[in-house]
Amino acid sequence: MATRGFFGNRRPEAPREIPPGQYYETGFPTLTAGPTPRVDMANWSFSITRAKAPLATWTWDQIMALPMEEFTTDLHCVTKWSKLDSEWKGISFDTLLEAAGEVTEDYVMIGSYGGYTTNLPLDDVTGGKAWLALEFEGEPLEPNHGGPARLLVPHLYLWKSAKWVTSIELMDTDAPGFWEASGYHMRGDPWSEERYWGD
Ligand SMILES: Nc1nc2c(c(=O)[nH]1)N[C@H]1C(S)=C(S)[C@@H](COP(=O)(O)O)O[C@H]1N2
Ligand SMILES: [Mo]
Repeated sequence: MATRGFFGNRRPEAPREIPPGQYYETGFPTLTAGPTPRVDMANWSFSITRAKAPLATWTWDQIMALPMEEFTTDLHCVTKWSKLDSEWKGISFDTLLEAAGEVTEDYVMIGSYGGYTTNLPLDDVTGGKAWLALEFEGEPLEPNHGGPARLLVPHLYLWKSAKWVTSIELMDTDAPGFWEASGYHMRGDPWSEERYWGD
């Protein structure tokens, strides 16, 4: 039985409080449904769309020219590990959304190379809470962790932080993404343990 107590003598104690049911992880595990997609940098693009039509599109060079910020954050995976104080560099989603003009929708669907999707309330990706992350601990983001660019929404469980991100679709009504369609929670707040449907 894999209880918290079973790992008690092997796992270091977290230096501060972590969400309920989580354990402190000092490494950075990789979790992907399927293979790491090959992303062709010459054709890389990122778009904000409405009814699948682009409102704003960036090439890699255009993305790299946008203002970036450095931030330090905790990560919480629904498989129960929490990684503290990871250091990132990226572009605030607020900066990206400005280019889309007036946004009246309340939800977004994030799309990735390889077909992964995840849905979020617009409120969870605005107000300085989400980034298009390009660097981890001072290095370009590795392919297995979502390089060249991933979404980071660290206040929600990590399945919301889509790797190899390529689009953000604005939606009037919520709809489930890849994991949400098979039982994961529509929002995924780790502090309220919103892991699965009905949590
Ligand atoms: N494109 C894509 N993004 C993804 C996933 C995926 O399978 N494909 N897995 C999600 C899940 S379930 C987790 S826990 C995190 C893992 O991120 P990591 O591999 O950098 O630890 O990525 C999330 N983003
Ligand atoms: Mo996950």
